Amino acid sequence: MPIVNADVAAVFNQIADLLEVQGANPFRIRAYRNAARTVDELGSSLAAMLARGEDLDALPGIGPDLAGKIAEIVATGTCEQLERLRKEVPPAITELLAIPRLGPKRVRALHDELGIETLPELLNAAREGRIGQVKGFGARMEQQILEAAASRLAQERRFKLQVALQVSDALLSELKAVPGVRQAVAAGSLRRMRDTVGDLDLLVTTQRGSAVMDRFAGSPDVQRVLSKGRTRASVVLRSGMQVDLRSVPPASFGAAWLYFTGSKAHNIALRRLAQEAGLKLNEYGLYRGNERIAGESEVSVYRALGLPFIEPELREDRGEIEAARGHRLPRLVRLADLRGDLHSHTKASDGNDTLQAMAEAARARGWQYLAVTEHSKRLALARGLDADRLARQIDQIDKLNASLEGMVLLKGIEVDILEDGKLDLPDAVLKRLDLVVGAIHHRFDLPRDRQTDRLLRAMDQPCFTILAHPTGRLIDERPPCDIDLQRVIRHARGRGCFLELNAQPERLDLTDLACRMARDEGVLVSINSDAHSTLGLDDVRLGIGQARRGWLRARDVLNTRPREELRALLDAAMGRAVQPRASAATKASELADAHEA
Ligand code: DGT
Ligand code: CA
Ligand code: CA
Repeated sequence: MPIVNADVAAVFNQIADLLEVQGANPFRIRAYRNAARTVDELGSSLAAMLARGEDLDALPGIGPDLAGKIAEIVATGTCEQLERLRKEVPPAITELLAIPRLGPKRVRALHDELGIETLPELLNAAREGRIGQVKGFGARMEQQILEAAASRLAQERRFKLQVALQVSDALLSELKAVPGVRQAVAAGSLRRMRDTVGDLDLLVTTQRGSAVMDRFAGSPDVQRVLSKGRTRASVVLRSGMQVDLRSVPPASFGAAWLYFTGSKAHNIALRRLAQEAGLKLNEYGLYRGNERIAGESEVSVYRALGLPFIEPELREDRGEIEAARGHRLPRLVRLADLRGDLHSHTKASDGNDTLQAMAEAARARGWQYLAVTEHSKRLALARGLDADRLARQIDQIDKLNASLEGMVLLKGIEVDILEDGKLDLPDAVLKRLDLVVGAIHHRFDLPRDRQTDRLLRAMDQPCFTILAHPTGRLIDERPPCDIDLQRVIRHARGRGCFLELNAQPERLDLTDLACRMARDEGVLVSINSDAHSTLGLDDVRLGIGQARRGWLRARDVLNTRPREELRALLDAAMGRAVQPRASAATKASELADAHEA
């Protein structure tokens, strides 16, 4: 995305806000605000001016220092000073700044007087009437702040995809059991497999007179009914999750499913396309004048717009409509394409099940291989393996493999990446393995350069094969590490190793956009369950969802490879000679894929 003037202005305003929260020199603060205004009101694009080599110093209120920052922002989307300030000011404070009526001065006053640093603290203080007592606030403003904070807290609440899928599946089977209900489906961000879901959007078609809305609102899990009519209802479940249900006639089912699946941006782009063709698109159908020309299925609507079907995971207005028009849509990876899983744990470290049980569970899923990758010794809490215990597990796996049919356990390790980028076990032991999965489990807080270098250095170790959960994020718990992901991906390409998309519900790391970066750089992604039990293996379906959102095809994914071909790729990454038979297999599958975009 190109940087526009408004982006530059936004960065300057954020810097000014954070400086003000810190109580910095008012002249400095004003310099940034003035610069933001200048940039905002400027008639021509800063990016274009820079490209033409024009001197930004000449602009009113912009000296050499700010001109340099503008160049930095245009090049990178942010600037070092803002990043530094963000580290110095507690992150929750930035949230407070987003509340209407709370500028930096007031945020600072609340911090100094009442010690408020977070949204919940703000809400509590307002409820207890403490805010009205602070100089410059008053009862009216306290009330406004209370409402704004409460609504922001409510609207910011998002649920992990896994949780939302479970709730949605349960509700859909209840709905399907209601007499008169024909179809019951999920739409919204859940159907698009976003990693988190704000609320559920369900859609039904029914025969005349079905009591579906009453039954829905009366479901035992419903805590509060927000609204209920003949064709729509909104409720809040006990968990706090909101669910919107819509009912449409069968002739509108496809148009409605399309509309409520979104994303909003995708809908807007489709509607524009319809308008250009002299048509009108809404949740009831696609119309020429008053005549409905499509709407009973999604395919019918896309077709009438001259497009092939676009998979829900792609509907984010990230280029899918252009790709569809040019018949360049990727054929997305499916769960059934996976031939195995390259990251799992057993009882030997912190898993729940035995080697044998995990192997059988993998075979039951139709897989050809499962890599066992226990933690390494630094993670003492997870009973990480030292060289001796690992050597013993290698022997156990060899023995077990001799008795397994149709599938193989691969010998691996999830080795800790130490702070200096070295690995937690010596190369001599790692060499005996089929693959080495490396991961960070401590010092998530290193500055960007050091954290990035740490990963690059780890990848440079001769046996390194897959970088597990590359950013370390835990949804709702831990932000991603500050790393230069682009550099990491490029380094992986140069080094011939791979990145993981960890499919644990709270990780989903790589994200969708990161997958797309990897694809663009030609780095294969491994969709791994990181299972700690046999059931955990099923989490790969969440990973598949993110991979599809990242436009990955089967051939962009490491563990869609048949066993022999996988072995060749792993061997190459570990610096071992590749067997010729396997490389022939690679060629064959490339040929098979050649028709795809
Ligand atoms: P969420 O719930 O925040 O995770 O995200 P969504 O995408 O499920 O959004 P939601 O629940 O607000 O709305 C569901 C779908 O309805 C959305 O993806 C597209 C459609 N929709 C909602 N509001 C609008 C709108 O104002 N214009 C258009 N074109 N579509 C909308
Ligand atoms: Ca939704
Ligand atoms: Ca909704």
